[in-house]
Amino acid sequence: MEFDLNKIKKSAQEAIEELASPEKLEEIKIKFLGRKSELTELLRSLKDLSIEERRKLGPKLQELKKELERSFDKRLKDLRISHSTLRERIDVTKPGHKITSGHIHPLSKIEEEIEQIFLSMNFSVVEGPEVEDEYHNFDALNIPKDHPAREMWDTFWLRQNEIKNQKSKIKNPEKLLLRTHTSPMQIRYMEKNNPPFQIIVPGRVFRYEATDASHEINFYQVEGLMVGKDMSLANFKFVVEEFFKKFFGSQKIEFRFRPSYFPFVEPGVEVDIKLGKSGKWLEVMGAGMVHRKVFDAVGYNPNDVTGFAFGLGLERLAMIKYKIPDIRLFYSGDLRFIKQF
Ligand code: FA5
Repeated sequence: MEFDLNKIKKSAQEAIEELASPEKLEEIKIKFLGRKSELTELLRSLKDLSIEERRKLGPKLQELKKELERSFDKRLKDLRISHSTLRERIDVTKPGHKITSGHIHPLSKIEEEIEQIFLSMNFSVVEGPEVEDEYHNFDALNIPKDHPAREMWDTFWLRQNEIKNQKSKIKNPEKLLLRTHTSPMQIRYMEKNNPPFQIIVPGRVFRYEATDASHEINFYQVEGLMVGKDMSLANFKFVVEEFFKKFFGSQKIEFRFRPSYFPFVEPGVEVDIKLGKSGKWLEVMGAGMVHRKVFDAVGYNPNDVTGFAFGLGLERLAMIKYKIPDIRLFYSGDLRFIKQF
């Protein structure tokens, strides 16, 4: 009996040492300690022995059982630890996990591009408030109250109780609105600065109108304003053509300047472009020479200074550049769309 026990112990311990995976070790544990194992059989046969033999052998068998259980458990624990550390180690041969990171919105990207181009042409970038007063959004831009031209800009007006707290900061507190274009920043900038200067004003604007594939109720514009001495439409033409050539890169581009009407410019123009061989003229901005009445409103002498202003729609430009068919995609929050840029 003594000999058998040693043999069981030896072969179990060899197996414990040899096996390197926790799963295999579990199998072997069943082999040596399970219900059908030699050791369990021996324990079971104790009942057939005489009391003396039982007393002699019983404790030895129990001790061996405990010893093997301890060895198995210890080995199992060690293997599990080393296995999980192994898993944490970097295996350079394995295919990597794709890291998904945040994404710049296509409109932010376009805005950044536009800013860089104008910065390279010595323009400064300034920003203005989205909540405007009637004076800056309309009156000072030569769009008098009750003038039909005001209907060109469908307006979200703010309710009186919503604006009470801001009254002290605002020139004409009785009527506040969400700006319908970035042009009010022409007034705000000229009120505080003297020519010569050249600025662009990117920003969000709002219009109370029905949405469709090319109209949103909130969208982005980039205003441009350059004021100095003896400025003419020729200066405007140069700046705008230069900008679009840089913006559309290597694509062939043609320009068309059409007469148009905006109360704050005279003469007013609309600029169309034609890209590559598409053969389609696309309207890209409203513009013109700053109206004398606008210079009056900001305290400049209209006989001393001249300048041009323009306003372009950011979404419309992005739609042309990336061939996007519907403006509403920009605001859909659909990642399948956003991730393409
Ligand atoms: C204006 O807003 C003038 N302030 C532009 C201007 C500035 C003219 C300086 C002269 C001098 P207009 O309403 O046309 O003009 O809008 C300018 C551009 O904004 C349009 O050419 C178009 O690209 C874009 N736009 C207008 N309405 C929408 C709309 N609902 N959704 C998306 N883009 C629009």
